[in-house]
Amino acid sequence: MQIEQYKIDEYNQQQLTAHRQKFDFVAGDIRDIDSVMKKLRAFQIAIPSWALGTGGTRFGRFSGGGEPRNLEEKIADVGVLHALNRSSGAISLHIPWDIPKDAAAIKSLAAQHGIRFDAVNSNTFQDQPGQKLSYKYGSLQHADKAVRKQAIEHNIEVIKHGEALGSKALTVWLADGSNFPGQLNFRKAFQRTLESLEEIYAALPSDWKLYLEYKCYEPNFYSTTVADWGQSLLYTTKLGPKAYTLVDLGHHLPNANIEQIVSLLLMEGKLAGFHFNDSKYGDDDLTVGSINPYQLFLIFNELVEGMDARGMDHANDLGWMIDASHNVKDPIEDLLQSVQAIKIAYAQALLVDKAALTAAQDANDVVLAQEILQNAYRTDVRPLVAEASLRNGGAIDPIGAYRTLKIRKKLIGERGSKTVATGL
Ligand code: RM4
Ligand code: MN
Ligand code: MN
Repeated sequence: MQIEQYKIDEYNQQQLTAHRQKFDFVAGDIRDIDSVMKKLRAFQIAIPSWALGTGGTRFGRFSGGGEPRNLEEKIADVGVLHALNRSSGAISLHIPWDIPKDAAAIKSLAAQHGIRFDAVNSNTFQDQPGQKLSYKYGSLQHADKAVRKQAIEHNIEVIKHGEALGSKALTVWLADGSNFPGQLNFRKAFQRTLESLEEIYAALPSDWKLYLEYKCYEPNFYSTTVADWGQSLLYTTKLGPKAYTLVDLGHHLPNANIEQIVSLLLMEGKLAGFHFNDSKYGDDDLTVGSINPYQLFLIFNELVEGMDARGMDHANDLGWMIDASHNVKDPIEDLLQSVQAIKIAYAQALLVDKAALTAAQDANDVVLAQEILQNAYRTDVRPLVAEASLRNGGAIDPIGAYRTLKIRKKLIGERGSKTVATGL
């Protein structure tokens, strides 16, 4: 499935006059509009290969039809997203859910859609068919050296798959932990995990990074061996300069100040990047910006401030990925919403008057500081995001275009109404 450019152009034509009016109105008030537009156009967010099918809960799964049945079709779906918003030019693969059979062919298929391969994710949280040893009691932390070895080898194999595709990072998320007090010696679990990670780290190609993701609970409910940003930072600091801490927004205890975590990880040069999603209670994996868009803005405000302070390239120096799952929405529409929410928060953060904010902070003018942040947050930047998409060849309104062009209907026609994507 490939969307012809002229169809998007035709769709845009109908929206153009109304869009122009809105854009000129907002842009007129922005001092450095050219630089804002340049940054917005360059910003790309990787789509997880496991989010293109309907997920579900442990109670059930309600497939929507036309789901991608293999890696090729997942890439085609990311191609649809990217054609519509021109901001989804990367895919993040989960191994072994998405092992490329012919890496060169997959790479060239992705290139046809303008898609590159972002971080590859290993999986030692499930037992795979035919697997020799079980991860029931953990993987890199396991008391049995043979299990640790199996998990290390899996990670090294994932790096090899990634290398063949042109990825530059390995994301490690561990389900390791314990369910009951007394089950685990925390110190030994940490030491064993560190030693295992050291072996994986040693296998990284010279231009690769290792992203270590933390999560406070689930599937283990008493302790997690990489539970929070402090523990991840401890590992990544001990590992060395190629190891970074990955922030998944849903992996914190309720009300955690994620923006402060982000600011300090950036300060230390240890922020890997993100798994974007939103949550009400825990690792809910909901559409980005659907529950707490203000928090997302505050995170981006710290990101922009911190990246500029370190002279970083916004688009390329951190890993920008989505990690979400969809129970009731069309996954493609959900992902379009997520990318849109990320770009809105980024655009708002770019509008914060930094000099005025610094002056207000230095003068302890609390009211003014809040006003400055909220002025940016309350600006309707949607026309800027639409304009960035338009200038890149995408749709002014990606979801509107997706519906008008009846993409899901076409996918169901091609793939059938009963397909179930591989993954979670
Ligand atoms: C975990 C974590 C990982 C993701 C798996 C599927 O909760 O967020 O990043 O790979 O889920
Ligand atoms: Mn994640
Ligand atoms: Mn998660």
